[in-house]
Amino acid sequence: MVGYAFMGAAHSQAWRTAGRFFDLPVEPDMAVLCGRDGDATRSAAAKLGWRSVETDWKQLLTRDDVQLIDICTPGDTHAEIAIAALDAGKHVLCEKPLANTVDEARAMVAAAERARARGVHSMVGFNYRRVPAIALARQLIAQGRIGEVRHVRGTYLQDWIVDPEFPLVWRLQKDKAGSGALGDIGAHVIDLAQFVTGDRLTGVSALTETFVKQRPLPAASSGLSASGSTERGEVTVDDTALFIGRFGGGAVAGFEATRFATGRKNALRLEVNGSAGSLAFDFEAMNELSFFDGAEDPATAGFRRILVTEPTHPYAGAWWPPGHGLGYEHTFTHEIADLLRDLGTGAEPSPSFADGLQVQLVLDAVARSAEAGSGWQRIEEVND
Ligand code: 4PW
Repeated sequence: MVGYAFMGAAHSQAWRTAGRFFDLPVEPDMAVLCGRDGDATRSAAAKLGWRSVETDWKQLLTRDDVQLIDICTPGDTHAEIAIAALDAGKHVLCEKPLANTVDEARAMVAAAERARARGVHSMVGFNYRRVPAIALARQLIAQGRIGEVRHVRGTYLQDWIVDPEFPLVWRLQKDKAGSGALGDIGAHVIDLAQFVTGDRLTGVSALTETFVKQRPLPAASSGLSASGSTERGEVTVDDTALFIGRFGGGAVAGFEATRFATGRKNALRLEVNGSAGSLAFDFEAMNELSFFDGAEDPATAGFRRILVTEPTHPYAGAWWPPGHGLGYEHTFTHEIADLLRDLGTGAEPSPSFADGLQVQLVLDAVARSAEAGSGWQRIEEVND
């Protein structure tokens, strides 16, 4: 694995746990953790459970005990590492968004296709697909339980940079992250909206804003917290992105991604209204899915809360008795379990790099629309 901060810790936990709760055809060996700072990487490896360290990711390509490279670094390094890894015959799991630009994402898809021909596979880490309630929502929509999808409403609301003195961490720098709230959290809600509906966006009209234009340079940072220095620098990404869109199947959609929704910590919300019912999800209550069934007697019909912890629900049966609930970290464990199962059985892991490129095309269309004063931008189709 390359990187050991927030995502690195989440993925490490998943690599350690997946085989203990899911019956998998292969057992992961956490061979090596890679980071630029030797001491910090050694201490992270000891804490997170990796048995050796490297300080140059290129060394991973030459090691026989490395069969898969998990990329948990900021977006500016995804393309270079992923392409080199795939070309060297290593499977790749890459954090989202797949890349910082569409061109990088296209090159990654080309590398993934070359590699697939040699039995080498890749996957992009849209972990929220593996929330049991989200996987259940997808099943219900596919079964026609809400009829024809008309509206998709997706928001991802956070507030961790609402303080103008919060430092200029890498997630606020375009050269490192590609974009701001748009790519970091908007990418998730775009992916989920398309995943649960089984449909794709064909065009968007957008608006972005950067409320705080300068911030203290970071002195130290870890995950979503940081301390600042006395020097200041320019924020080069969006603080919020709002957009409307059209799906190929005829549904219309509204999206909002922001890190300025004071009081909202990780409110990844999705509501889908169909001709025969509706579904609603909020990650802050991630074990629940709200379902309105339009076929019920109007006298007693209403949104009801499904507690998605039954053994028959996606992923839930591998864990605890009904009602005992899962958390954020389980989404990564499910991701790794699915990946290992696919690698063991020869199935194609999903979401693929092509899926990652498709989300990148939506992000790019949103950014272009916002720059052009909200004009409509069509989204190119991607073949799977
Ligand atoms: O992928 C996302 C991040 O980059 C996350 O799930 C939450 O928002 C936590 O950090 C950011």
